This record gives sequence, C-alpha cells and structure tokens, in this order.
Amino acid sequence: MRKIYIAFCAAVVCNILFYNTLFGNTVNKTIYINRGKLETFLKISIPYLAFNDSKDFVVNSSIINLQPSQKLVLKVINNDTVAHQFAIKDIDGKATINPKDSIIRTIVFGDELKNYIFFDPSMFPTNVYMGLGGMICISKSKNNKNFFWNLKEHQLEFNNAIGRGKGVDWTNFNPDLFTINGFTFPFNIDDTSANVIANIHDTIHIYIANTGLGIHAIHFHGFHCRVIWASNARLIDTSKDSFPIKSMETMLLEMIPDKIGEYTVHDHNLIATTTLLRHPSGMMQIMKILP
Ligand SMILES: [Cu+2]
Repeated sequence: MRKIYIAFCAAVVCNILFYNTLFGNTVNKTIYINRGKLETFLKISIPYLAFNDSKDFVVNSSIINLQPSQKLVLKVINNDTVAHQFAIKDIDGKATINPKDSIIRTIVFGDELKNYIFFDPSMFPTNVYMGLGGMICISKSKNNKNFFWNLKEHQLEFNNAIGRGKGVDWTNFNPDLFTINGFTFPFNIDDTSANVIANIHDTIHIYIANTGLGIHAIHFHGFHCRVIWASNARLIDTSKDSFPIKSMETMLLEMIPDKIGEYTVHDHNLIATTTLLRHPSGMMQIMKILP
C-alpha cells in the first residue's frame, strides 16, 4: 500500500512539473493599436496612437510584465484604419499588420531582469513618435516594488500635422510637451504604475524606456540608484543620481530608500519640466517614501 501511495505521489509531482513546463511559464497577451488623443491641461488635445490592452484608447501604452524565463505569446491587433508594423527592439524583426488584421509573436525570454521596447517601426520615427512604443519588462513582482516610466516628448504642431496626414521636417523638431506614460506632472500622480510610493528600505525597481526622440537625463533628489540593467551596457552596475537615456534605449534602476519623505525626480534637461513653457510640469514626479 505504501509503495502504491509513493508511486501515486510521484506521478502527481511529475504531472505538475510537466504541466508547469508546458503551460505554467506561458503568458498569453493581446494588445491593440488604437488611435485617439493625448489630452492635458490648457485644453491641449493632440492626435495620438497607443498600444492598449483593449479596443478602447488610453494614452499610456501597454506594459507587458513577465516573470524570468517565461514564454510570451503575444497577439497584436491593428484597430486603426491604416497599416502598421510591429517589432521588439533587439529581439524581433518587423511584421506588417493591415487594418483590422493581427499577428502573433511567440518569444521565450531569459532569466535576467531587464526591459525591452516594442514599437511600430514603419515611417520611422513618425509612428513611434505618435505613441506606438511600449515596454516588455522581466520582473520579480513578488520581491520588489516595480514602477514603469515610458518617457516621451511632443511638439503640438507636429502631432497635428501628422494627424492630418502631412509630413514634418524632423530637423525642426522643437518639443513643447513632455510626458511619463503619456501624462504631464502633476496629472501623473494618479498613474500608480509610475508614481513612486513605497516604504523605507523597500527594494524599488524602476523600468525606464525612452520612446521619444531626444535624450532625457533623469535626476533623483535624495537617493542614488544602481543600474541593474541598461541597453547601453557601459552604464550597468553604476550607482549615481542622474541617468541619461537616449532615444529607444531602456534601463532598469534599483533604489533602496534609507529615509522617509517626499523627493522630486525629474528630467535634468529643464525644458522637459515644462508644458508649453509653464513650470513645474512635464517629465517629473514627487516620490513618497513612507515609514
Ligand atoms: Cu534635480
């Protein structure tokens, strides 16, 4: 009887392991290419595009969270009226998606904590500039407090011209609106995926992607961060308080706060802390570290 019981238990364990190997590490995800408007104060409303988790447009593009070594089966549906393309930078080549059509991508990710940009490479940089850039993040959600910043700058007349189907001269690009996940300060305080609220001694991981066209240099007040991973490998394992990040680059920062309080974090290029030259706004937030 004891032998039968042991054999039965072994079979159950094997089945669980087999099931986990086949299915437990697979994440099925569907995202949509949607057309809409980016809106902020001063009655600003500009044409915009986004990758979203549903057919309903929201300004902040999808963030796909995976655990280490998981397999992603990603379906991308083009909910727009024109063709788009899809690519994952440094991983996956581009594929065209016609209106109302879709593609499926299957990718097995490694066990390193890091982040990738997925984007529409067609008419580069027009479509990624208009909002079609999101993030895939490999994270340990159980151990850390994770936050996600998709940085981008905009020039109102460029979005309006592209929205009308006109071309623009990128050599004259002079942005006047700066966002994290599509939001300007102080409206980004409601974006719980980005706005850092944590406790003292927490391990905070901040996944950053620059899907804009310019360089952004993020400056932390009160704390140093360590670069866990960066697409610019020279930055990995450095510890400091300012982090320049170039266009289409990604970075993962670790911060372990040793004191409570409220601390500003902002783009050190101070024009990016404005909206139509009004300050404080744009690419900044107030981190809250609680007891
Ligand atoms: Cu500063």
